[in-house]
Amino acid sequence: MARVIRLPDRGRLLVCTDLQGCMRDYQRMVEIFEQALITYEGDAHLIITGDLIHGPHIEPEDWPDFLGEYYRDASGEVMIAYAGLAAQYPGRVHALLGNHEHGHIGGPHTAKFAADEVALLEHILGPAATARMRGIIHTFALAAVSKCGAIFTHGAPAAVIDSIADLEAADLSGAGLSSPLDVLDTPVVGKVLWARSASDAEARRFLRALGGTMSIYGHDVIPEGYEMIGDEQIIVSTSFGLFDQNKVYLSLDLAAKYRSVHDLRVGHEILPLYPDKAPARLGGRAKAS
Ligand SMILES: [Mn+2]
Repeated sequence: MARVIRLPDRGRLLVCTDLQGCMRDYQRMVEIFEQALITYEGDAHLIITGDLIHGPHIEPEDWPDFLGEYYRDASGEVMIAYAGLAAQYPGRVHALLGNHEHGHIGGPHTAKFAADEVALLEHILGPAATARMRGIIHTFALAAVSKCGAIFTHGAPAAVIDSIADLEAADLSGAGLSSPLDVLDTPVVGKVLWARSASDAEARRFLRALGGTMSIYGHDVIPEGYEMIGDEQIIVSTSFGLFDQNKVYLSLDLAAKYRSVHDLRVGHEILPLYPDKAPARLGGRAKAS
């Protein structure tokens, strides 16, 4: 697949970030996407901005509060389900590479919930399913651009690039580096997959290079659901590390022209994953307790 997805200039786009192996939140997002296909007469898209895999393997009694809602990692199943959905709706279901996926195709191995999460998942899956998962990961892009102004990446827009060609030329293989860890220091791939923040100036440069007005990403956990930084950046947390009431996704009109992240309104573009549990602050229906 191309390194950069060019989204169409019409239709509805649903945006989901870091699932980290949470099948329940993945299925809820699919339900929202399939409802949008009905509402918008077939013209809807779904983008998942990386880190579909690598969740916790922790018993309920040992689960720490900072991990949010309890779930059991189902990384292999989420990947297979994603590939099935992408096949079912050709050209409408998109995924970006996250730092957790990158470890399986040449990037540095992550160590969030295990000393080596890449080795752990590949051990659980076995050789055949691992090969299949790598094949799916190879279809993931590094960024997505749109005419509505939204630019999507896994991490913050801190990479120093001058044009879309700089992303398209990015080497994900890690070949030529003495260690996969050296990927972290590469100016394009290292930043796109790992940066947790970008200055206003960095974000503006990144957006100018890609012809966008706002940068949308995940990678970090925002316990309240989302955070806007300046006029150009919004971090969205759909799943990992959050309690159900704070999980949010975005719903964008691809035919619109968003001038900045301040054009994104709660209850319109910013929506709760579980409206019955979410507070009014996030456009939900839960009663204050
Ligand atoms: Mn990440």
